[in-house]
Amino acid sequence: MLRTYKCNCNMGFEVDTTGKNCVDIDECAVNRLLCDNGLCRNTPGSFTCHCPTGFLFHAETDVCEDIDECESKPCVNGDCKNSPGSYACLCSAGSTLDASGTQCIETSKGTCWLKVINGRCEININGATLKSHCCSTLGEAWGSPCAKCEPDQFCTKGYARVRGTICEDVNECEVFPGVCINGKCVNTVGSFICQCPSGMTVDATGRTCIDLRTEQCYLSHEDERCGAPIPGRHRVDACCCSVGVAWGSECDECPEKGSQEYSQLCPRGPGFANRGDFINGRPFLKGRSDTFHFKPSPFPYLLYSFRSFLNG
Ligand SMILES: [Ca+2]
Ligand SMILES: [Ca+2]
Repeated sequence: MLRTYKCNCNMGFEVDTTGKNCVDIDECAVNRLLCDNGLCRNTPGSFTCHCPTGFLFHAETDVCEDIDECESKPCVNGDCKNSPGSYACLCSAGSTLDASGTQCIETSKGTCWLKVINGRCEININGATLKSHCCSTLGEAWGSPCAKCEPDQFCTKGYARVRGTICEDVNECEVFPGVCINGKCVNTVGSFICQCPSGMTVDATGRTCIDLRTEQCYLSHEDERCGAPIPGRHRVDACCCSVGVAWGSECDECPEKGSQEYSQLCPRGPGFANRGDFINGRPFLKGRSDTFHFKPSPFPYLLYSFRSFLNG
């Protein structure tokens, strides 16, 4: 009687056809899906997977799985899009990707819109601004074609991230030259204020200084002399937007109809005084009234007074 025997092979080995030898199993050839996305290498008794960059070997599934880089939020000021073996940072309109490929930096300036009425962007502010500067301050929409400003998830009103992740105060006076009409713009941390020349008061918009003083109003002005005063004291707009030709203790000539000064003083045209409502210097951005303090300006710029306002 022949004695028979059977080989019990170690893991990764199998019995050959003779039944007498244990030979290595080529796992890579047996299972083509092994090390998917990577390179399978057979080794005596086992196998190894070499995963390319952007993939990670998963022992449970024995495949190279894509790393979702977006989970670590690598994109600054942009959206992350994962892809097999890689990822990409996508920048919104107005910003471009920097050399690192992870930071969107605002580069293009566009029109900043103060109001969106019935889906239409109206009243643009002078000059072009960066989107974040516009949307974090006075703007309701930005660009052309204009797009409504989205609330910033990171920075509060008055602050913007132009690059990086730090919210910095926007200097509205620099970003919007001429933002204060007839007044001086003063930047504050988180906001700005319009300081009015002596005798003037900021109106309800917070951006226009108007003259609320009541003075003598004149019907004639010849050779720098005022004549035919109307009885009583009148505001400059009530005087100059109606029948008056000169106003005030300095006998300032009213701006000429059709001039820029005239339309500023009388925005509703002849016969109408400017605005009845006013607030004495309020802060610009909502919710920041604590930062505001109105000071009648003691600066030399007082020279930029009512006279220059009237005479241009
Ligand atoms: Ca990936
Ligand atoms: Ca500011």
